[in-house]
Amino acid sequence: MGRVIIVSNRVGPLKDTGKAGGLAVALVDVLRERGGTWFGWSGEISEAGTFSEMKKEGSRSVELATIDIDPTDNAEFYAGYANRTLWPVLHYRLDLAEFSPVFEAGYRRVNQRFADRLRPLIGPDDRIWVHDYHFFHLAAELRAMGVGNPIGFFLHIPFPPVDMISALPRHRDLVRALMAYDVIGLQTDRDRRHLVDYLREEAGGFDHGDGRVEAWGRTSRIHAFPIGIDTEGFHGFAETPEAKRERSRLERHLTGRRQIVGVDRIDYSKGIPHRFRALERFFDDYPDERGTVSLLQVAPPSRGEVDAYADIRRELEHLAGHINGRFADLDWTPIRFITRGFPRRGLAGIYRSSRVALVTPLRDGMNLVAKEYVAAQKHDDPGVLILSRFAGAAETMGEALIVNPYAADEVAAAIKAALDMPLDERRARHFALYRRLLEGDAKTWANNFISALEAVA
Ligand code: ADQ
Repeated sequence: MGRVIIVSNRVGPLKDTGKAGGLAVALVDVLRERGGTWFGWSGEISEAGTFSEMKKEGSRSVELATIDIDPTDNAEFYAGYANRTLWPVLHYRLDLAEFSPVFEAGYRRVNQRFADRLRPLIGPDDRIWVHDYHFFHLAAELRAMGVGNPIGFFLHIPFPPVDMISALPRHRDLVRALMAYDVIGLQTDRDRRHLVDYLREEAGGFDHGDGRVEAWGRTSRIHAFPIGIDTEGFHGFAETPEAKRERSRLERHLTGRRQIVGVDRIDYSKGIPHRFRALERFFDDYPDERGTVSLLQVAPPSRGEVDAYADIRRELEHLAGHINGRFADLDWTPIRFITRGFPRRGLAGIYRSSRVALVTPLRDGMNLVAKEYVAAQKHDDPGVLILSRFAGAAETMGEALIVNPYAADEVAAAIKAALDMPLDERRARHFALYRRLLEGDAKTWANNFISALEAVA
């Protein structure tokens, strides 16, 4: 069996620093079992850019290899096409997408440069696994250089319906490049259907019905591989001293009141303003609940250089101020809004202290927060997950209270139902969800993908 080469925009870490998510841990496990390299961007912006010396860390059997990008690459590829064009289009937000031939050319250039630097690292029996929307063109570039190894691609974010993706200028170039991959993984069956519909309608493609789809003279295997977390590991996090410390800090503050939690990067796809408005609606519709429950929203900022992200942060500060101004009392604040990250063990403690989680994205590839919240619960006294129907996670987490995040009254009613839910029902729902999280954990996800890639070889 050959080694595995993983490619993603950001890499690692190889060692558990307390900050790495289950995804990084599962990928490092694959590298440890098979031997291999994780290749990507160093996170540094330098004049030499993709021509910079390759930085290596780790051992020969498991190593990280990274290169820089230059300021133009950062503006056109990363902040440009990846985050201002593809991210909004793939999250169904054509209204926020910027279409610029300059961004697009920068994206193609950086994909070509990454292929060029990756090429010498590839051995004859290696399998290559590329991650996410930064690298649609990578396999096509590698093929043009004569690389014949099995190459797989996993898209962490949604693949939208044909009418949406076809609003992207030169969308055919993008999807055609995808067909240079042997295996294409999506988060859900819905995303898979959208891609296959596109190939049929726009490229006269043919679906063999067994996972193989043919288009533009190439055959790829297209499957849903719903991503999971390290379920048992995360459950254990909630029992650690770090988690207990955060819980006792919270409980001192809550003084017997119940807590609802929201945890998201600040991003317009996550529906945080809609969530705040739903909470306002809840206190309007159920005035007796004022003073009995509060929302803790933990939301580290991301991509501050993109205007839409700065706008949403301002909107959230305004909304939290408005709602707190309306309802707060001397000894109670309805919304606490914390804009920073927490170490994972501490986060597990925050989840465990929360009777309800509000995971209400307007669109999300999967949403790991939903899974982490369930994993962190105490089995004999679990909290209740309220989950948007538009998160990929909803496809396999039907025992959550599934809501339409646009309908404030519906979310408000779900909050009420969650707070009033009897213990028996909470346990029954939790048991079903937790069991499915064990079956579909991060390790299983990674192994399933690698097996599909092996089958091609
Ligand atoms: P994201 O959009 O980043 O991921 P998500 O799946 O929710 O969304 O993962 C976020 C991760 O960051 C979680 O592990 C969460 O615990 C962590 N996190 C968020 N806020 C934090 C905080 N304040 N402190 C500490 N940790 C925090 C993309 C796609 C998703 C897809 C994942 C994985 O957008 O749809 O589920 O990749 O494929």
